[in-house]
Amino acid sequence: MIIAYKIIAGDINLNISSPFIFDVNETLKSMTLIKHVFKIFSVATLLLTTSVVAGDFLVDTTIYDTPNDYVYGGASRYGIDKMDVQWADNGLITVDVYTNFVNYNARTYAGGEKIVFGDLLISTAGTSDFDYAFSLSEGRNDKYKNHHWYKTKTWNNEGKLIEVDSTTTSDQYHNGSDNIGHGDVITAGDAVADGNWSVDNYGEWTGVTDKLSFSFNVTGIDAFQDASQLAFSWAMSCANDIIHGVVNVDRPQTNSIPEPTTFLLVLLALGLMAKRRHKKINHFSA
Ligand SMILES: [Ca+2]
Ligand SMILES: [Ca+2]
Ligand SMILES: [Ca+2]
Repeated sequence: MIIAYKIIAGDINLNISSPFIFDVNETLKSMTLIKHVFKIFSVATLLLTTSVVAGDFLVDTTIYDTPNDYVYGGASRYGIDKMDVQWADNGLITVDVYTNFVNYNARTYAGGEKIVFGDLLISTAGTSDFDYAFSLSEGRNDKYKNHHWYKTKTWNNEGKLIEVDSTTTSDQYHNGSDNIGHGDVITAGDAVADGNWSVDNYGEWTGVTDKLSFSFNVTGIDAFQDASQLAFSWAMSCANDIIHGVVNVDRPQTNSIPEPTTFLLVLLALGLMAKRRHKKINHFSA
């Protein structure tokens, strides 16, 4: 009597030429194979879990401003090009604003007030109803001129993520001056997290637009954790140019990880197969 059967992936054929002869080595091989299958499943599950979590961004988007949409003073002084928004899986949100205004911060006046960087306004509802803001708690009135032609000069400052109580418009801030744009530019409210902001002024010969970068961590802040869209708006205090836009929040797709029940069923099936094989083998050797 010849009994031949394949084990799972077909790597090993157990050929038993007689019901009364039974190869111990082959049995050990089959048990080893089952162990390997278990290992492969464990590793595969780990890899799937890792690929979903590590290095993913909930938001990784660029908002482009409309070209030449500044209202007064010229694009070379007030123009804003774009805003890069990233929300990493460690909770850190970074917003980079590219604007020519870096050279002109705190250098010119409107309505008797210096024209300076505004706060970054945020809506966790994805609307123009701003409920959070990144507030510049220091450095707003500093100058950020880079006198080098091709080297980058960088400044680092502290800021705070605040829950917005009120906003100041460009009109209010500059005492109703005629030659300014319109928009909410400065915020007031209670701090919910510390953060940082930096200024990169690229040398003129690099041809790169200067950058403001805001960063803050929103871990544990429900309004952000529940948000499906975020809206951002930024302008210098005179709002001669404003950039705003809405970004979608992509939550990790947890259903690409094997369901615990599916995984248990696979383990159970493998266990049963091993048990049945063991029984058969015992029967043959009896
Ligand atoms: Ca613009
Ligand atoms: Ca520059
Ligand atoms: Ca604009």
